[in-house]
Amino acid sequence: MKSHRTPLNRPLPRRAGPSGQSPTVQVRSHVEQTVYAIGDVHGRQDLFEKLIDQIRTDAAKTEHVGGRPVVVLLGDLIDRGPQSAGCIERAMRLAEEDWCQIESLKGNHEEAFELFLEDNTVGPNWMQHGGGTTLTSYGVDINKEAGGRGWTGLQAAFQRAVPEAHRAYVKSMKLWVEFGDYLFVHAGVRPGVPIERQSPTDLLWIRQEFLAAEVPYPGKVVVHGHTPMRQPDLRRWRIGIDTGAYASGILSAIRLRGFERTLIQTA
Ligand SMILES: [Mn+2]
Repeated sequence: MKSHRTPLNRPLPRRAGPSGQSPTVQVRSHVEQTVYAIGDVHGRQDLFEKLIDQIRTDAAKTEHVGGRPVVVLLGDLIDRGPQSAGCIERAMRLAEEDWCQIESLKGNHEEAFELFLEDNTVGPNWMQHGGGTTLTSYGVDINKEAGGRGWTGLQAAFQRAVPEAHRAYVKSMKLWVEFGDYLFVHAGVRPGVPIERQSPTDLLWIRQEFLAAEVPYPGKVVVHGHTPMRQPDLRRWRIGIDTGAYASGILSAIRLRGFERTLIQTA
């Protein structure tokens, strides 16, 4: 009698080839629809466009089960990089394209964006985390607006500059979605807590307690961004796909299809 086979759990190669795509590997986790999950874009519209093109090309030549492929944006579209407004605009247009179904998740940076529209006392903290580039991307002249009335002036200018459609889009972002054996969230989950009872703060911000857990959410593979790594963190029970695009120039996505995983990155 043959010995029991070990589960197929091979890690993906750590870096995609010149085509930006790694070989597909077989895993035990399953998903019905094809899902492409994109990591933290952080204002790099150039890379966002490039990766969307790569994904659209891949989706066109791939057979899909269970309907159109899903594109999950894992949050933190904005801040740090130069084109935050453009990234939100691009995500909104993607939602209108008929080749995919889009699921847009909220990141802690989108939370800060929303908070600042309501409460300018969060301004200093947001600026420390790269919010200044978002103001600039909406055409707000920071020096001029802050000169007279400080944070009140900056907030007022930002409120005038952000289109209602952008506010509505950010407001519509979900905290998590699930497809098949995969759970998608910006930062992670608190181990031991059912998804319905997770706090938004954990879903948007958690780091160490989540990253340190070998099985952070029994029964689901958690796909997340938020914590930048030199290379995608591809594990049995957790897939971290934030490769610090704004600084590294590498924006990453994972394609989940049936029992397969494939890494797609901007070269
Ligand atoms: Mn984040």
